[in-house]
Amino acid sequence: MQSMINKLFVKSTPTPALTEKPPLGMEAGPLAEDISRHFNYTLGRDKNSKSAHYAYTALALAVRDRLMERWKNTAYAYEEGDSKRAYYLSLEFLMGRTLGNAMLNLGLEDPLHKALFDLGLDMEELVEIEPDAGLGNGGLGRLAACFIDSCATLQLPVLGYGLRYEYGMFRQVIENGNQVEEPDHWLRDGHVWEIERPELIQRIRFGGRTETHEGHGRRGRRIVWVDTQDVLAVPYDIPVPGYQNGTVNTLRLWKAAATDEFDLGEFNAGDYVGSVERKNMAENITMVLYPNDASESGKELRLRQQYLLASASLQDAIRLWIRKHGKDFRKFAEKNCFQLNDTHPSIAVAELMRLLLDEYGMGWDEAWAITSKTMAYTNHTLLPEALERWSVRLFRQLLPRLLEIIFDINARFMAEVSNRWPGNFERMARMSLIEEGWEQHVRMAYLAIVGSYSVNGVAELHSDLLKQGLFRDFYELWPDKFNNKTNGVTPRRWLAWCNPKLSALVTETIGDAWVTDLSQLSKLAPYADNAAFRNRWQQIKLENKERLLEYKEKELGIKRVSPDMMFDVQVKRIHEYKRQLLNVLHVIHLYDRIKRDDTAHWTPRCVLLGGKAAPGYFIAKLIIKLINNVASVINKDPAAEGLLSVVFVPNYRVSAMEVICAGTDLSEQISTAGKEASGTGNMKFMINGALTIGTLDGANIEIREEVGDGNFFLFGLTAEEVERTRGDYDPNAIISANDDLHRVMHYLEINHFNNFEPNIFDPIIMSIRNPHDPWMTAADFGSYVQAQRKAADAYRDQDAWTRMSILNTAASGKFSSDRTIGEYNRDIWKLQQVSALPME
Ligand code: 26Q
Repeated sequence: MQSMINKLFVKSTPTPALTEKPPLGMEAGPLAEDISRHFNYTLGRDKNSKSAHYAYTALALAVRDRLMERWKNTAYAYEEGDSKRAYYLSLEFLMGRTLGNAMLNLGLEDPLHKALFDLGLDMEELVEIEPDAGLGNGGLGRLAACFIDSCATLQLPVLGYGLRYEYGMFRQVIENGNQVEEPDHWLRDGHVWEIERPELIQRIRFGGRTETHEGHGRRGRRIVWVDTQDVLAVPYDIPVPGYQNGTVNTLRLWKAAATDEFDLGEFNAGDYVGSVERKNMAENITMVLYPNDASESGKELRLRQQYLLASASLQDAIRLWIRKHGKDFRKFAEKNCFQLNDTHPSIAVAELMRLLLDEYGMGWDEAWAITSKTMAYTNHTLLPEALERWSVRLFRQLLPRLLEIIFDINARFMAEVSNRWPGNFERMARMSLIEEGWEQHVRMAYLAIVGSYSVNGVAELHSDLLKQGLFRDFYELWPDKFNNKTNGVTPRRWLAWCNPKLSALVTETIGDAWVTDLSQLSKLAPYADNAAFRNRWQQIKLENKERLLEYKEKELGIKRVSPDMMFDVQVKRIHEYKRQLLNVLHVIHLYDRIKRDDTAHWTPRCVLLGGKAAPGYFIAKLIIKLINNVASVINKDPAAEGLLSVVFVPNYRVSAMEVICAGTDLSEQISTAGKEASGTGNMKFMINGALTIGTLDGANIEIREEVGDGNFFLFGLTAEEVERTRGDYDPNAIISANDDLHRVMHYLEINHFNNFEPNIFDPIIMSIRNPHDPWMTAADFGSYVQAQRKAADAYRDQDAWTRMSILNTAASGKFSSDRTIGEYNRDIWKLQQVSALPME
């Protein structure tokens, strides 16, 4: 039997395959043959099959075939080298589309263009058929996707662990200016990029109670978790190819499924319908992504998701360990690292303790030494409302054994605090993992800090603010744990793929090394002074703006936008701290100037806004409504024609950003200073030659540092000034003193944009006039308008603008996620690079 099975593994036996040439042809001929074979045989379609979907699937399968051997060989190389591994644990992986990225990374773009042409198919059209894998909310989820791309390109043994949500981020539809959420059933037509691995199923326990068994065996006191209701976690693997280097890493997503015996018990008791209901309950766990990105939900189902991810992933990593080392865990911490993407998977700290204590019979100290040298935590937010806390009551009900362990961790931690600061009970209460109150809560960020050997923020300012503010007590206790890792984005998707024209010009000018070493872009700087080069740069931006308009027209039929206008873009989640409202106030101000005929030296401008609001976030949804109403009034007014257009891009997502960032002139990064941890959209725009108008917040500060003050439109209070101003902030005085703002408020207050829906925007007006407005929108209005005026003036000198655009791209090298991952590896993971194969 074994020999029969071995014969099935064509050319994939461990060592010989490492030196073999790839058996599948990478040229147009064999590619076309395979596409056609998949269409006719794998999919069983024929000439009557009109749906382009099958052509897409056949193409995707042909590309996937070419990933397979590289994928297996990468796994073998990691296994053989006994490499240290890192695991990126994240509730979100916002992957977007896979096909284009796979083609690019395999170096198949040119031969596939030819193959598809020969087959009478159009690549651009097929690529558009793939739905986005929208398994994330925004920045944090997309960062995870960029990171695993960089890990594969840097040939690091890193496995991504996440959840396979049946429904990803909701589809946003705009009805009468309002956001309406529709389910995103992205798996409906099948997902060709995943391989189900039922052989690697893990069992996850929920509920039940714990029993103490005294004096059992050599271990003495033992705790067992009994009467649990178990759920299965089934892994689905998605290939993550490195850039033309033979490496293919894995993203492993867990799907919840019911256990068989579950059904049986109730089935035998005659409760057939009840047993099916239970099955549904189990499968509900990974049914849907929670669509809020900045406030905790406190929902039981969310805690189930978090625990399922943590437990399944840890058990899987331990399985890998045992396969190689048996149950000897002495070197486990030396050889494994779990990077926690925010606190969402931080229950992993307690779960690893549970596995080591209860399943592998370790003593506390030994288990803690391993756990606290294995976990590393990344924080992504300073907003207190986003800090996760779980009620002790819920925890006890759902994860009783884990709660005990958390209390045990806390007892020992409190002893450490009291040892360091004797008698300081205030500090102990502040630092306790358990928050006291009318109801006790577990503070997940503190659990993550106590259980990790590294804690990092995602931009310099953010990391500093964590040390001075949110985590100050912990910084005083363990200064060496804290570090910064400024975010980055992958240059493959965010330049090479999304902006083919600019990529070609860059490669023609400085060679193609930038694709894996973005700092090479600095070589473009001298060309900013070359008139012929500037012309070509400008021409490409224009063509990308046309492409953006075409894309937009398909989705919403925009009129009155010319590619000569300045494309002024703000796309990101809708949140008060990101201040889309400030942008709208400026738009209304421009409109007011048009109405007052104050249009001398005018720069025609198209303002694009896009983003999703959390379904329960009332004021964010109202801001969407305001944007749409303002757009509809301005776009209809003949006075504004050719001067100002406003567009709300519905259903903003990864694949939309690929088109948008390439066609943007001005990137809006206007959060209240101190609130945006980093931002990553800002980086995508910069790499693609947009100029930034922004506050000194998050990574904007580092962007400005890199590009120089003269090529960045700065405005607004600093983080320090924001905090200092808070006490005596008087927005109404600011409004009275600033005529422009006063007039803008007047438009809102006379219901100019909501004639037929009087007063609907009152909550927004009140928020601006509120002295306790945490986002201080009015405070920055004046300097924002000035900076916008500078940007508009600068834009009219197209030659000077293009120069600045080139200098932005040239200075963007730092913002590659390759640089970020290099730093994670140097400072936290310490993995060896493993080359899988010299296949290409
Ligand atoms: C928490 C509890 C319950 C349900 C949902 C959540 C939840 C989900 C997602 C909380 C937060 C998020 C996402 C946060 C996020 O995207 N943060 C962004 O992370 C980026 C990457 O580091 C930064 O660039 C952004 O500044 C930061 O806002």
